[in-house]
This record gives sequence, structure tokens and C-alpha cells, in this order.
Amino acid sequence: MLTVREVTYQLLRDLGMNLIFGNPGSTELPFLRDMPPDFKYVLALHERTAIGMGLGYAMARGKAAFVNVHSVASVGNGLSALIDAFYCHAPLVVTTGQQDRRHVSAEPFLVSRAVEIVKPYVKWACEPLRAEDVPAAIARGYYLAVQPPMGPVFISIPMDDWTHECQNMTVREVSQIVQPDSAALDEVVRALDSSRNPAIVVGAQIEEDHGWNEVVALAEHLNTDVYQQPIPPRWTFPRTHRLFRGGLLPAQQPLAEQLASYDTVVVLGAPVFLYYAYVPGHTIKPGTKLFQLTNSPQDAAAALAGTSIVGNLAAAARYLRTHAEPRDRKDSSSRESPQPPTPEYPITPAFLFSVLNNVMPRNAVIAEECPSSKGDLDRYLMLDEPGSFYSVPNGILGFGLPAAVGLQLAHPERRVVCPVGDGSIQYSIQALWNAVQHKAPVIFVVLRNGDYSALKSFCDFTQVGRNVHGMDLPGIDIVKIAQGYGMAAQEVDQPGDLESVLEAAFATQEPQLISVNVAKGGQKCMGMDQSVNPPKYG
Ligand SMILES: Cc1ncc(C[n+]2csc(CCOP(=O)(O)OP(=O)(O)O)c2C)c(N)n1
Repeated sequence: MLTVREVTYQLLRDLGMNLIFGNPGSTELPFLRDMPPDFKYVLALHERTAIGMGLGYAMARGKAAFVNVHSVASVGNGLSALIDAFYCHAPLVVTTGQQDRRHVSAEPFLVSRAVEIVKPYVKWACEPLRAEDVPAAIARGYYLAVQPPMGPVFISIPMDDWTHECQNMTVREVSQIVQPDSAALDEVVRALDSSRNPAIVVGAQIEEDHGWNEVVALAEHLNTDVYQQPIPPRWTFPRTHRLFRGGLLPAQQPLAEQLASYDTVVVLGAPVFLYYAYVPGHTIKPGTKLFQLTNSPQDAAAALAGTSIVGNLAAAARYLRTHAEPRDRKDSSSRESPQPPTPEYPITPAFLFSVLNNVMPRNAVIAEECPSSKGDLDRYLMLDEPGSFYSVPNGILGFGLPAAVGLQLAHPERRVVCPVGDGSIQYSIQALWNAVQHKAPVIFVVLRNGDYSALKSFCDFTQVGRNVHGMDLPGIDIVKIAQGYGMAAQEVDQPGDLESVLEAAFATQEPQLISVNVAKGGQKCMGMDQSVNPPKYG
């Protein structure tokens, strides 16, 4: 007879989850002992970075990643990464230890109620009723995690379970493609065929469903303008494509105005819509036909307007292309390239990103977390390949660093760049150590403005005023912190030094941290200024 532990390792092997992201504690040791040699353990120094690296790894590969973290500490420290995974639709199988079943009801030291805590942010959370159910619970969690919309699952495992006897189990096939309803798609086809001026909005789910090429082909077939969803967690359309018109603003009234000239709008793989500031208005101009194609029943249910169709994005785009009439277009010029920014002192984020764009390889991958400079990054980085961009999905800082390391581990052939604010980097700083230990050659570009510029922008934008405590970050030497984790690091202060320092970083295969002293931000909020009529909290 096999043990729960032996059956579990065989199951993980069969499911392709041989890499374990984790941080161990006493309740996980019975599982981790004598790990088979074909498994690799990626030790993180904090649960936020363990789950966060798993998240980056899972998103890059489009396959489930396995994480093992410690008891209830895992949800205390790691919950924000679990929430990221939930909103990123990242398939993660997260396991934690529980105290020994034989005295768990007596509330021993390290007893865990993690299952109850994580429930709103995972697709499924369980603690198996019997030890011998552990492998089946992991398998069930896996099959659910990879079902669209993908996401995290959570299994709490009592520490005495691993030595119990257990039946072997075989891996099953569970299909993952849900075809959208063709009768509902025919309605979109009719709307497109009778439209004078349609537009497409592209969202992150296109990549989850491997729909990039299908969506480009659809846009070219229809010759429509294409917009990226507001605050995109991924870019899902080539940035230099002649049909690409840029991003949508994250508030009701300005977003509806951006789309006001279109009579039909088809949203592919995004919520309708993701807003930030409350600027009331129509979801879409009255009279415009709005369709949402999504792999998420949640997003379909939560949409504020329009017709929603649930199913696979690649299949939906293919159906629309093969059924809708092709369209001609006279003015098919690309949007104007932004003016190259001048080298000012202090360095502006716009200049930084325009230099980075000139220097980085065309297949670079960006893991972004630079709140007040998102707009400049979006304007100046021109990447045209799938899987090029990942960002904070729900505003919780700490996403960028571990995601960058996970992405780099999954993509050794591409170079990951992590532009990160000097505030944001502190939320999961331990991931620098992982980049060094695992020789993951991420280039961390810190935008050092010495404050929480994004919050100051929000103060200006909403008339809160600047009389708010806790907005400045004096006295942090990020170069020394990175060096303390064993990473090559340097500061750039002069605009003239930027290009050569970045070039040298790309010329090595080592992780690097480049701390760039940049101008402080303010006033604008996520690309919106006073003209959008922001809420007034002052
Ligand atoms: C975990 C978490 N804590 C606090 C915040 C609030 N917050 C949003 S932006 C921001 C400032 C981040 O500073 P920095 O990375 O330096 O970027 P900058 O605003 O200067 O561009 C803060 C603290 C948050 N979003 N998430």
C-alpha cells in the first residue's frame, strides 16, 4: 500500500506541477521531507512572494502552479497574492499545513482556520475529511483551477495525513474550452454587419484563452479601431498595430465619451468596465450597441450594460471573423507616436520609458508596478508580442516583484523588466533574493521619486488637498537593500547616463536593480485630469 505522501507526489508529477513555490513551517515538514529528485523547491522568504512567484509562473505558462505555504500564516501574509491570482485568473493550487488531526479541536499552537478566511478569493477551499482524501482533493482543486475563468484553489492538509495508507490514483482528462453560444454570437454578427462604425475593446482574458492571433485577425477583418481595457492587467493587442487606439479611461463618463463615436462596441475578455474614480455617467452612449464576450460568468453577471456572452475568447473571435462581413477602411493610419521626451533633470518617467523602449529587446516582458507613471509607461513602451505585459489586477501593491521572478523562471528565453515605484517595491522586497538565488535575470527599474506620488495625484484630482500625513518616503537606500540580497545594483541620477546603464544591464545575464531618481508625479490620476469632472472629497 502507498502513503498519502507518495500518491500526492506521483499526482503532482502527472499533473506537471514539479516546481513547488513555498515557505515551510513545522506543519508542512512531513510533506516536504525526502522530496523526490525530479521536483524543485523554490524557497520564498515570505508567503506573499511564494504565492506571487507562483502567480507569475502560472500566468506565463497558462498552466497551474503548485504552492505550499505555512498554516494560517500563509493567508495572513499571502492573502494579497491569492487575491491577485483570483483577479488575474491565474491557476494556482495552494496547499498549507494544518495541525495534527488528533488534537486539532483543542486549538493547539498553529491551528489554522485558513479555509474560512480565503473563501471569497479562491474558486474552492477545503480541508479533506479523511487523510486518504488528500490526493483526490488536490486533483479536484487542480481541475477546477484550470477551468475558465482560471483561478486559485486552496487545500489545508493536517500534518499527520501524509503517512496514512492511500489508494493510487490516475489523472483524468477534463476539457477546458467552453464554446460560446453561436445563436448569441449571430446577434453580434448582425450588429457588426449593420454597423457604420464599430470598435473592439480588448481585455486580459484574450491571453488566458490563447486568443491573441484570432483577435488580431478579427480586428483586421473588420478594420475596426481597437482599445485596451481600462487599467489593463495584460496588454492583448500589438501596441504598434495600425488599428490600435490606446487604452480606455477608468471612469464612467470619460470612458463613455471615448467610445461615443462608435455605434457598436464589442468587448472581448474584460469586465464592462473596470472603473477607479467615481465619475457618474452612462456605461456606454445611449443607442450604441454593447456586447461583452467573456470567459467569466462573474463578469457577465456584473456588467452594467449590454449583452453578455460567456465562452472561450479565441473561439468567439474566430466565429465572428468567419461569419461577419469584412469591412474596408480608408483612414487606416496608425495612431501618432508620442513626441520623444527631452532629457530633463530630474529624469522624467516619460524619458525613462522612451529610453527603455529603445534599449530593450522586442520580446521583453514587462511586470509593471509604478502607480503614478503608468500613463507614461503605456505611451512609450511599444511591445507587439503576446505575453509582454503584466500588471496589478486589483490595486494591491506587492504584485510586481514576485510576478517578475515567476515570469522570468517560466521564460528563460525572454528578458523580464520590472518597472517599480520606490514605495511599491517595499511590499514584496524579498523577491529580489529569489531573482539572485535562481539566477533569474530580471532588470528591476526603480522609479525613485521619494514619495507616494500616486496618492498625491489622487489628493489633487479629488480636491482632498495635500495636508495628508504619510505621503513621503525619506531615507531608503534601495541600492544597498538590493546589494544586501546579493544583487548588482546602482543608482542613476543624470539623464545622460540612463541609456548606457540600461544597455549594460541587458548585456549581462544577471539580475540587476537600477534605481533611477525621477521627478515626482501629481495632479493627474490614471491619465485623468480635472476635465473629467472627478468626485470632490475636499
Ligand atoms: C498593499 C497596498 N497598500 C497601500 C496601497 C495604497 N497605494 C496606492 S499607490 C501607493 C503609492 C505607491 O508608491 P510608489 O510605488 O512609490 O509609486 P508612486 O505613487 O510614487 O508612483 C500606495 C501607498 C495599495 N494600493 N496597496
